[in-house]
Amino acid sequence: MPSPASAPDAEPTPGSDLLDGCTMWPADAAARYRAAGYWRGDTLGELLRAWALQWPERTALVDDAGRTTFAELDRRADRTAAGFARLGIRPRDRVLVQLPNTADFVVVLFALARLGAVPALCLPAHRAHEIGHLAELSEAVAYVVPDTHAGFDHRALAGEIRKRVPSLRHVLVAGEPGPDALALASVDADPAGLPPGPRPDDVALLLVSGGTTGLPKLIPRTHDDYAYNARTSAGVCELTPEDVYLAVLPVAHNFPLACPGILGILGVGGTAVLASGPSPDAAFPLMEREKVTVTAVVPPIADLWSQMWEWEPGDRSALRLIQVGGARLPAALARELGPGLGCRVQQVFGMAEGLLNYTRTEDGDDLVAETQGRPLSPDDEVRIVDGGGADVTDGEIGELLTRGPYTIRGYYRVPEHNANAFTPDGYYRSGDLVRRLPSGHLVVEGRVKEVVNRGGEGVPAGELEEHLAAHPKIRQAAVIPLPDKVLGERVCAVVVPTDPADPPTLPDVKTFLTTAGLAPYKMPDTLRIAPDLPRTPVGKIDKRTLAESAGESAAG
Ligand code: OOB
Repeated sequence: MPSPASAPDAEPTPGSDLLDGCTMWPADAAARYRAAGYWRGDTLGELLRAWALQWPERTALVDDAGRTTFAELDRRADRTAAGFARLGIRPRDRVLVQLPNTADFVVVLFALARLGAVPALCLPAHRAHEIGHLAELSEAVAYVVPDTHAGFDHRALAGEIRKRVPSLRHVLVAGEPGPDALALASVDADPAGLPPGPRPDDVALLLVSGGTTGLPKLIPRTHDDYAYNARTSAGVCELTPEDVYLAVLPVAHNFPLACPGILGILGVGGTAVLASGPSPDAAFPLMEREKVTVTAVVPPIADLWSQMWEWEPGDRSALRLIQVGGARLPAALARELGPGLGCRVQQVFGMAEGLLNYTRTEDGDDLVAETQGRPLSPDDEVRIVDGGGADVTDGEIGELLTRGPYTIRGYYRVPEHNANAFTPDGYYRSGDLVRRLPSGHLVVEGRVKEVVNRGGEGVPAGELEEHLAAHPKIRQAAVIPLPDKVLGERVCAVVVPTDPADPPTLPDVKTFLTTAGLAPYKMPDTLRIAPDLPRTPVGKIDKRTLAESAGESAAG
C-alpha cells in the first residue's frame, strides 16, 4: 500500500490545507477556545453579510468621499471580491494593501476576506525598504495603493516594487492609476460566481509587526481569533449602535482596526468615521460634525489634543471615551486628559501579536492613570519572568510572556526567529517589562532591550521616562543609552521642554528625581533638549533613529 505522503489522491490531514508558513494553536487549545464560545466559527466576510442584513440602511462608514451604508459596503465588498477573482487572485494568495484611512480600505479588506485571499496590511508610511521585504516574504500577487498620499506618489513606489518582486502581477490604484496599473474602481464583477469563502480557522489577514528594530514581520490572524478580538473589545468599551468611532491612527494598525476600532464598531451597528490623520485640523471638525463618541490615539496625540482642546472652536462634547495606547501614557497626562477633554480615559496596552489589556469602566482614577489595564480574555495566560525564565512574584518587574485565544503561536514564514520569539509551550515573548498589581492590572516599565546597562546596573528606560515626564518643565522624554568608555553605557535623557524658552537643566532634573525617590544609579548622565522626538508611522517614539542621531552628535 502506498504511504499517504506519496499517494497522489491522499486526503489532506486536517489543517494541512491552511496557509503555509503559519503556526496554529494546538488542537486541545483550539477546542477549548471553541467550547468557551470565543471562536464562534465566523468569518469576517460572513459577519459583514449578517450586519448588512440587520442594519442595511444604517451608516457604516464616513470618509472624505461621503457616507456608506452597511448594505452598500456589503455590495461593494462582494463586487470587489469578484473583481479580484477575475484578475486571477485565488484563496490564500497574499495581497499587499497600503491604503490610507478611506472607505476603500474597508471595502478591500472585506473583499479579500470574502474571497479567502489574505491582505498584508502595510502602513501608508512604509517605503521601498519595508514594502520590498514584505512583498518578497509573502510572495504577494497584488499590491493595492493610493495614487498619491501625503505628498508621496505611491504609483512610483509600486512600479519599483513590481520590478523587484516577480510574484507581483497586479498593481491596483485607488484614484488615477497611471500607465502601468489598474484602477481599483475597475476591480468590479458580478459576485454570482464567487468561490466558496474561507474557513473560520483560515488566516484572515497579516498584520505588520510594530517593532522599531529590524525588518517588520507578518502576523497571521485568523477569522475566528480576530472576530473574537474585535467583538470582545467592543464589549469592554461598551459600544452601542449609537456610538460613532473616529479612526485617526492608520487603520492598517491593530488598535484602530480591531481594538475595538472599525471592526468592533461595525459589529454593533455603529458608524466608523475615517479621518486622514490625528492632527486637530483633520480630527476636530469631524468630531463635531459626526458627533464622535469614541476614538483611539497614541500618547503624543493625547498630549497635543489636551493642549489644543480648549483653544480650538467647536462642540466636541459627544466624545465619551478616549482610548490611549501604543506607548506608555505618563500618569500625569492620564490624569489631565479626562477633565480636559470632558470624557473618560481608557489605557490600552496591546500588541499586533495578540494580547490586549484595557482599563475598565469600573476602575478607579488611580488604576486608570497608573496602569495599562488588565487582559481582555479570561483565557489570556500571562507569565512574568526573570532573565532565567522563572516566574517573578507579583509586584516584581519581569518580561511578559503570553498565550491565549487571540495571540499568535508564530510569525509568518520565519521559523528561525519563531524558535526564540516563542517558548516551546507556545508563549509569545513580548519583550515588554511589566509588573502585576494584586488587581491583575499590569504596569509597563519598558522593554527588555531598552534597559540601559550602566556599568552592570540596569536602568529601565520606561521607568525613568515616566519620572521625567512628571517634571513640570518636561513635556515628553525618551531615555536611550550612549556608549561610555568606563561604564559601557551611560543614561541619556532626551527631553522636549514644556516651554522652549525655559528648558530644564541636568541639575534641576537630578534634584527632582532624587526628591521622587529614584536610586542614584538611575540618574541621567546626559540631558539633551530637543524640539520634538522622532516617531514611527503610528506615532511611537522611534528610539532607533533617536539613538543614531544622539550617537552621531555624541561622536561629533
Ligand atoms: C500596539 O501594537 P504594536 O504591535 O504596534 O506594538 C506593541 C508594543 C507592545 O509590545 C509594547 O511594547 C508597546 O507597543 N505598547 C505599550 C502600550 N501599548 C503598546 N507600551 C506601554 N504602554 C502601552 N499602553 O501598540 C497596540 C495594539 C493594539 C492596541 C493598542 C496598541
